[in-house]
Amino acid sequence: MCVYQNIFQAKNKSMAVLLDPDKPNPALETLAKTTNPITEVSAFFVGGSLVPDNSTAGLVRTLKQHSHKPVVLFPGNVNQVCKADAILFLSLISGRNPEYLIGQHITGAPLIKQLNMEAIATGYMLIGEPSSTTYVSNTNPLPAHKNDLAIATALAGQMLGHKLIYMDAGSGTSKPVPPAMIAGVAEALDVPLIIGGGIRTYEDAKKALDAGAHCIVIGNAAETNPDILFEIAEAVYQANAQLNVH
Ligand code: 1GP
Repeated sequence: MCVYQNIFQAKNKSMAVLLDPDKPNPALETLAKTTNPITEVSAFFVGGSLVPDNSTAGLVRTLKQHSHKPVVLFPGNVNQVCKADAILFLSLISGRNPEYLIGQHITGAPLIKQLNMEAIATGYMLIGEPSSTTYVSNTNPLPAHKNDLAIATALAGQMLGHKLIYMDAGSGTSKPVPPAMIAGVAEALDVPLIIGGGIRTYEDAKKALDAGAHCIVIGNAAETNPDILFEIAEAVYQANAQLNVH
């Protein structure tokens, strides 16, 4: 299966459920099964900032046992590379730390090749306030009110060959990526735009999708209450109805 083509290049918008191998989730099986009937859930993303070795592979296995959704790695570092359906090959383009622009990639590339795994070049941008990821990656986030900088950064990412741009306001934030910034970046880009960080409700999802997100990422909200996925899926359904792509 080509994850990029089937999910991210698809006409319809979708949502991904993010699971952090660092946070043991007693309701993991339930969460995995909950996603099965929700067509708006296109994939699981798996990854985190601080993940002990090998815990990623276990999480991928459990998801595969209980759900038929593709599992896409969203790795915080090279230790999280293991067999999955695809990997977001992230370059942290909002930062200036060479280790997260090209360093970890060199260590990970031979293993990804050996695993014969689809790598999706992704320009990753941290937006807004300092977060665990900005701390661990030793980078500054892009200020949430600087739309022109966000547009220029995303465009540079696209021109460098990234097939996706992912703007992330940080896990658990109370300030998701502002709709005006999403709109400006979506308008400028030809590649699909993923938006995550702090999307917890139907309204949060609707705002991001209406502004131009192609795929929204739901982490904390789904981990604490899997049923919220039905509510958020409704926002995705309606966004697709507006586009006439059911
Ligand atoms: C963070 O985009 C993700 O990397 C998801 O954030 O956990 O706040 O949904 P939340």
